Amino acid sequence: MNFSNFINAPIDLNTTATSRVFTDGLNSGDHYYSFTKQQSSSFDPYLDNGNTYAEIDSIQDTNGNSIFAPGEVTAYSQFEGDLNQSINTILPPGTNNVPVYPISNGETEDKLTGWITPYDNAGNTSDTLSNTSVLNTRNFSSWVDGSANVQLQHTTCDRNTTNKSPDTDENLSSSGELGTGSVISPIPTDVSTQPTTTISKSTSSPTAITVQSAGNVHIENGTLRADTFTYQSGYSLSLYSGNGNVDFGSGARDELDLPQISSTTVSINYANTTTGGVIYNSGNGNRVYDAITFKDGSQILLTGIETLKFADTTINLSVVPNDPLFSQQWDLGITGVPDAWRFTTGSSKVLIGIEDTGLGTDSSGKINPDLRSSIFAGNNYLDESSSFSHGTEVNGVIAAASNNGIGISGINWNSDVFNIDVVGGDAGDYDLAGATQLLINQANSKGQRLVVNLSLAGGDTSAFDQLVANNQDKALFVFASGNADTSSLASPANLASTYSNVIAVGAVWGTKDYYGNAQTPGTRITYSGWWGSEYGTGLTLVAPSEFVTTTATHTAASTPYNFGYGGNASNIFNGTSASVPIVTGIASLIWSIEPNLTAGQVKAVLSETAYDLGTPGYDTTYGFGIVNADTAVRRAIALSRGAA
Ligand SMILES: [Ca+2]
Ligand SMILES: [Ca+2]
Ligand SMILES: [Ca+2]
Ligand SMILES: [Ca+2]
Repeated sequence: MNFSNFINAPIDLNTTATSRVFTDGLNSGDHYYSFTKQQSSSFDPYLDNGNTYAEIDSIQDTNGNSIFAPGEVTAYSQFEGDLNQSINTILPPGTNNVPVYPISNGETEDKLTGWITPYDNAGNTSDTLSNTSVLNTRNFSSWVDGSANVQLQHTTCDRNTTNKSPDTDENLSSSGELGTGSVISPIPTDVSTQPTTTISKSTSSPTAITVQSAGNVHIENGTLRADTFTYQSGYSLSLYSGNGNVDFGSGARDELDLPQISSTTVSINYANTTTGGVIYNSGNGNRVYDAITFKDGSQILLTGIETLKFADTTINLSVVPNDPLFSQQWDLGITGVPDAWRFTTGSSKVLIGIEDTGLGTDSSGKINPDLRSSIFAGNNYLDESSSFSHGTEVNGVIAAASNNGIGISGINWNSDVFNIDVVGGDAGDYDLAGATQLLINQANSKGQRLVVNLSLAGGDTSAFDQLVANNQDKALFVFASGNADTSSLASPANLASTYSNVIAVGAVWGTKDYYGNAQTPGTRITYSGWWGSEYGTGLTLVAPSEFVTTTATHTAASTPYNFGYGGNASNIFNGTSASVPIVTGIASLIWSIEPNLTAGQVKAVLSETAYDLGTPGYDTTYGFGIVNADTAVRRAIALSRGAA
């Protein structure tokens, strides 16, 4: 900005209501908002820059000469160029000036939103402050009634005009006026409409345990169902892989039976202790296995096994939380999540970013009570959708409160979650680039790795691509392949072909489809005349869809949401939207195990440990296969111990 500018004619806030939306045009000069108060306050303005270059600062004219000087800036916005800007600081008493100033020519669609909460002299928020006023002696009484909320909304503008008043036409400007190419608003990839036809197809997928024996090595690989293996003696090394278990919730386990063996005659080396287990490569990378060793030195290695049944005792290996709907969460069993929970339930080293619709709230302003607390950018998290809150469903899959005795279990029990509303073009909504920059900033401030969940299609911009490209070490992006049933991926999932830190996720069935028709677990979802999981070049992984999660539903955007769980056929979480958060949650577990991995390494770990489907090896219908948390976590542990 130009620091020689006079502080003349600042635009006062005229705040007479607890929450005020202020609309103004940005012309060729710097632009000031000003107010005077007698107490410290918090100050959290956000400038949604759209596609333009603008900055915000907080300034006090401490020497009283009516000219801004660099030393009088109390806080700068954090980012360069056309990224969204934010300040989070304590604002001192006195006259505070908030300039918003463009740094390049061109149309803008800036939106400035701010939250100010008064503090007493000890720094505590207060309900009893008085005599706080904006410039021109307007009472700022709304600050002291407990609501303490100011919103500035700064929209529009052709900065080359001299007209300071808002231009209605430009307020409603189309993307064509932005001069940077068209921007498609992202839309959730959930399928919320009822199908009109009921034709389903069933395709083949491996359903039998495969056995390989060579020399003294015996390998048995299970299926996506509950498998029972019976130990066969006579080999120096036996390896049993349960793989997924879609039947786990109904009580059926991947089980290794050792009917002739007493547990007292062997040593069991559990993999989930600090240096426990045995590292072995059975063809898809070194992983840590649970090991059973016999007195003669022969050994059994285990992965994806939930139960060991000896002659004298039964040992259960997986984690079973007390959430009552866990038994319906076949999506967790088929992806090995309860097995992976033995090793981690998430750590503070990871931030999970959810760019979606925001979260539905009830009449008290609360989110679904089975969701953990989340980080928000002001009130951007509020979901303006009618009917149902897509973001609430996504959040629940990844991070519902687990083992809390209610509802469902989330995949990640502990890591930070940040919800940002990017859908609908509502006041305060971010675009993908702005939201992503905010998430990266948050993760950097905490030294965290970042997994970004985008259960949506559309909204890709060059600015967003640049953020993906520039953060390939520490930010992993998980996208929906799309629901159009086509042989090419939706945007931005197609970025998975280009970037090592982008994962494109398609959707597969469990044992039944939407109509209750039997399906082979791990079959690509495709309905005639309704929806199908997009596939093709770049598809990385597949994951379940059509399962239970947290819900928030209401009759209109103006009424509060009601909370629940989408447990019945009419409101199960549908579409590739549901598949993405499965992968996001599992990726967050991988980074919780080993935060030193790059995002590309996490993608590689998930890919090489997936359960292969379709034609052997990578294919464009299933990518590397269905994600498996147990095998992936075991691979990450091996890497963390220095294995290749
Ligand atoms: Ca199995
Ligand atoms: Ca729960
Ligand atoms: Ca919105
Ligand atoms: Ca395959």
